Amino acid sequence: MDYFLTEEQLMIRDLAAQIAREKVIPVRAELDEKEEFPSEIMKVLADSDMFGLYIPEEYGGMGGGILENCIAIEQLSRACIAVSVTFAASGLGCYPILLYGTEEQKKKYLPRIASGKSLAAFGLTEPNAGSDAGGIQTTAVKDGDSYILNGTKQWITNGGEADIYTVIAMTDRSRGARGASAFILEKGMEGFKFGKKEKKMGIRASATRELIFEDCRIPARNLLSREGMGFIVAMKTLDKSRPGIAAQGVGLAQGAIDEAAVYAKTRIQFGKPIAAQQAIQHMLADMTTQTEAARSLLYATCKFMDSNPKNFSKEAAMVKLFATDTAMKVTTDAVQVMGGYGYMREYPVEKMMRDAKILQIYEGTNQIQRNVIGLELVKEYTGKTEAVPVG
Ligand code: COS
Repeated sequence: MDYFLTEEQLMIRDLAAQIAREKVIPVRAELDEKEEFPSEIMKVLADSDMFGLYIPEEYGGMGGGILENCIAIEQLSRACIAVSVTFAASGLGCYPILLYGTEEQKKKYLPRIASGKSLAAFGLTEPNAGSDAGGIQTTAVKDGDSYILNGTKQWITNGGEADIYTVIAMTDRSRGARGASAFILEKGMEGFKFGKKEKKMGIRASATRELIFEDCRIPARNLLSREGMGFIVAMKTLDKSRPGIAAQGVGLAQGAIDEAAVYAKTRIQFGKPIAAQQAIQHMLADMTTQTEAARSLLYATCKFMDSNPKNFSKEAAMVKLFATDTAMKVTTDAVQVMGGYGYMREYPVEKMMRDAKILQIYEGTNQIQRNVIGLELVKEYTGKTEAVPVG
């Protein structure tokens, strides 16, 4: 399918695909096995200006949008989503600054993130606040011209590896979600520590750690927006970043199709390649159709979001839901097409299927995405009594 991408977008796609082919595929199994952080690949992406794709030129970026970023994430994900999430999570950590930072905060942090010299990370989730993001317990207490943070963030992608962290903490617990505030923290601040690297089912090369705040004193100027805006900062950030997870799903599904199709053409059973069997063709046909549908929704959603609409919660949630459910199904089917070989570690689809599961969980479970879509839909239909087409 031709999505009529611009020359610049095609260049980004081809460059990301080249990095995936030459730098990621040769090492992905080893990184997974050793649970090793992909530092060298991050350096390659930094040298290729990939970290600045969506950051305005005035802050050292390339001035693109969500679409450019998602094109890069999709290609990297064809090879390995542990690598692409490490890349994409820097964007997640960056969006609060991009969306709500003062000029001073943007000038200080965005060029570092755009150059790839510093990775960013986003700290929202806690041991007792996953889907219920409004239930966070980390506190930030104002003390003169500082805030003092106490609490623990859990399962933070790029935790320990990133230099810049955007963190949500409660400044007024009595106000619930409206009592949350967002802050910028830097690695090395006193009282800011990291937990051990988590052992995961998939995306094993990516770093997932706790962020631990013990009387961590930060300057008051590191507050993002104003007190009480933290929940909105978090929600708007997630709206912006969820298409990136969809891009991971599309890329991962495509990578699995590539593996399964090549295998089906070369695996001989009953005297001919299994690709000649209609049972296999039908599976590959469904995998391809579903992945192309996800890609179409992804590109359309990105273009819509890059046109700066006021609200895109529903659209971001729909593409995250659809593309990641697709990735889970397609990677599972790729293992099925490859049978016993697909189940073995020496073939990449085993890792792809393990990796796919997290896409249905992080940046909001797919059940939460359905809640978001459902609530927005109900809002849209409020007051309507007739089903009249309005174009
Ligand atoms: N944009 C702007 N405002 C938003 C918003 C959005 N996307 N989503 C919610 N809000 C506002 C609501 O309008 C409401 O404002 P008022 O208090 O003025 O009415 C406020 O925020 C609270 O919203 P709500 O009552 O819907 O919050 P809930 O506690 O019910 O939670 C969900 C809403 C479940 C959607 C939210 O907690 C969520 O997204 N959870 C998943 C978190 C997640 O993705 N975690 C992944 C970890 S980060 S990688």
